[in-house]
Amino acid sequence: MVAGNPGLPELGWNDFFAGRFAAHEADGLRPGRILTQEKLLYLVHDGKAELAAELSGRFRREAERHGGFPAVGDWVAFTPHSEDHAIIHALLPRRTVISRKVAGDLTAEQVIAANVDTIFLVAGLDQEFNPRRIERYVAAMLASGAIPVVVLNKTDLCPNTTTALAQLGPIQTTVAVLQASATAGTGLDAIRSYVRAGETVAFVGSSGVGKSTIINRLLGEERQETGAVSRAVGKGRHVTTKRELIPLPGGGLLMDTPGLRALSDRGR
Ligand SMILES: Nc1nc2c(ncn2[C@@H]2O[C@H](COP(=O)(O)OP(=O)(O)OP(=O)(O)O)[C@@H](O)[C@H]2O)c(=O)[nH]1
Ligand SMILES: [Mg+2]
Repeated sequence: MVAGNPGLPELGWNDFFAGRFAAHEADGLRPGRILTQEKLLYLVHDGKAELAAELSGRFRREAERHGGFPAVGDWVAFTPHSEDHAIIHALLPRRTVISRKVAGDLTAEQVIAANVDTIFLVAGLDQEFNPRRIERYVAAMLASGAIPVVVLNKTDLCPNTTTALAQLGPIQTTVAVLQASATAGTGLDAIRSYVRAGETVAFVGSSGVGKSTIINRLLGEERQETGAVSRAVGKGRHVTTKRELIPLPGGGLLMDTPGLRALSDRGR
């Protein structure tokens, strides 16, 4: 059944996950990928349809005791509960993990996203441009197992991109640095070339840098809400409020994420 589901490879299913799912398949479970999460309510895609899903009581107790709650991008093993509801029984091992430190806890890590192949670290070439912050983000992303790529967006607001690039310094030798203007529509083909069939790319970066605007341009529709960050409302304003995995027609998956203030609580 798993082998005969063409929707699964489109969601990023491959030999890695198939090998780890074998025991669950023998138990009669089905594989699905988590598209979004709202507390303990998950939206899972099984290659054919989206299902609202919750954790089984046993899985939930285990996760509360030892950690291991599913995150957006995770593959899980589930049983259908009704036509559009499912119960999640197990989490498949992750190929990559983007995580951050939990405030007030030296060892705990919060998983932001799982099974991401490429991380677009988006920064705006406006007055918020902060090369040191980009360097810190890149350093933090290197541990994830995913490949970080820096996207310098809003080139239309930057009088001299060469000067800005020079400020980025040596990280340019370790990661690719792309330039784009989501509103002017430039640099998008280079971004799109990283979004390969069956692969997942996540957009991370501070609020207001244009992550959702780029995603809408790639999708060719205004799917994600976008907007200017209101300083009057203060630092807490994020237009995107939840992580979400969005299949791109023609192949690949895009993950939108809320603006990141810091990857750890130890300052910016
Ligand atoms: N001038 C200019 N503005 C842009 C560009 N890309 C995005 N913007 C604007 O920047 C603002 C923020 O864009 P969003 O896409 O909502 O930013 P975001 O990174 O998704 O922000 P959060 O969801 O809060 O994390 C919007 O008003 C966009 O129109 C660009 O290339 N140039
Ligand atoms: Mg957004």
